[in-house]
Amino acid sequence: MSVTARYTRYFILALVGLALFFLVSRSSLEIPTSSSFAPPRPTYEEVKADQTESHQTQSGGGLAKERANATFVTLARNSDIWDIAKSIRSVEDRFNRDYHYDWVFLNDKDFDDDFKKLTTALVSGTTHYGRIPKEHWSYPEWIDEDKAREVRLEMGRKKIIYGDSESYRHMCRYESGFFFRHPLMLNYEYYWRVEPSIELFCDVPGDPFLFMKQNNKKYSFVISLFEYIETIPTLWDSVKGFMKSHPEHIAEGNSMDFISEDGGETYNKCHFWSNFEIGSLEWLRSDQYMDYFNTLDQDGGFFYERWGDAPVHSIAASLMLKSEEIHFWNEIAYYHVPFTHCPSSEQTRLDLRCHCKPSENFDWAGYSCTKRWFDVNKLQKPDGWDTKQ
Ligand SMILES: Nc1nc2c(ncn2[C@@H]2O[C@H](COP(=O)(O)OP(=O)(O)OP(=O)(O)O)[C@@H](O)[C@H]2O)c(=O)[nH]1
Ligand SMILES: *[C@@H]1O[C@H](CO)[C@@H](O)[C@H](O)[C@H]1NC(C)=O
Ligand SMILES: [Mg+2]
Repeated sequence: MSVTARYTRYFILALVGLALFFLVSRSSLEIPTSSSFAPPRPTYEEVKADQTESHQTQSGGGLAKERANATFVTLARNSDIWDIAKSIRSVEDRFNRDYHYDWVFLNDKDFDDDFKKLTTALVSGTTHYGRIPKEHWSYPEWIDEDKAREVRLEMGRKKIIYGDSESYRHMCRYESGFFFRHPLMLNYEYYWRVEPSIELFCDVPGDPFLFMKQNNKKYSFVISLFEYIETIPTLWDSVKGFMKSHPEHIAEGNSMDFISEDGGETYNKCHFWSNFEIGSLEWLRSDQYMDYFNTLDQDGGFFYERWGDAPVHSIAASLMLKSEEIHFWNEIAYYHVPFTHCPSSEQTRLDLRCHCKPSENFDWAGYSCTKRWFDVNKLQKPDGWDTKQ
């Protein structure tokens, strides 16, 4: 064998060896390609005003068998993007990653691409983006806008929280009387309202939407407290007018005692904190709720005062629902600045892998109305409610 032939043989052997090495190492190491870290995501088209659009995100795990006809709903501005991202991450990690419920985003302006891209990537269900029609975010014709402006200036001078804000008033009126009538919301029976920068601290045990349906609940809350009276001086007068003109809408077995200490003469300012709500859209769309909202809206306090959707929803639920139709979620641990609901019972906190600080629980504090809710309904308070944390 010549020297050249021998070298050629070594060369071929070396080549075969290298090829084998690459084959084996590739198959055993499973070098990830970029696509396995970044699965393809949906892209977007331009949204025209008054149009809505939807995006299906690919989802991994299996769907729960029985589902409710329900959606998350968020009213937000484009500038809320990072605060709502945080909320979504929390809701997904503690609940929705196993359920893939839809999420509806509503805005008085068009959502931009950055907002849609990020929120669609974070939500495990289908996302929908809706623009609020102008008629639902403007002054009704019976409102005197000069008078409304005067009120804002005066409430601003008095340093009443959001007293000088026009957009906050449109927001409160929209949440009080319109969000459940948005075309996108007509596709669902139940909603869960999520605001920017909230946190969930415990695993959600089971499906709250299904719980609502199976137990005939129409409204639910995690935190309740007293409202600032400066924002609602004549709200109760308006409610009394409604009770007088629509006695047929007042429920037997209602929760009047939760919101009044004197059988309905005056309002004690207790309300469910509406930045968290799981509720029935069918109830909000009912004649009774619409008659109630329209009465309040005619009286003008959304603009001439600064009525919040929290007392508006809470009074409606307290008067027009049976008290058993309202539910308090002990298991859903929640934060929205500045209050926390953290389950009182240590066992519950451990079972649900909670990471809230029990000493920050607001339920039994002086400014909370939750103790009153338990007392008027003769409900048993959770273990640990009276232990100093
Ligand atoms: N699209 C839109 N969303 C708004 C506007 N103002 C408020 N929102 C949304 O309405 C919700 C409530 O507004 P926030 O600014 O969170 O009010 P807040 O400080 O939590 O109010 P309180 O809980 O009453 O103290 C949030 O989901 C906001 O993103 C607005 O002008 N346009
Ligand atoms: C969900 O509820 C809406 C509103 O009632 C209804 O129009 C829709 O058909 C329901 N969808 C399903 C899948 O049941
Ligand atoms: Mg908020």
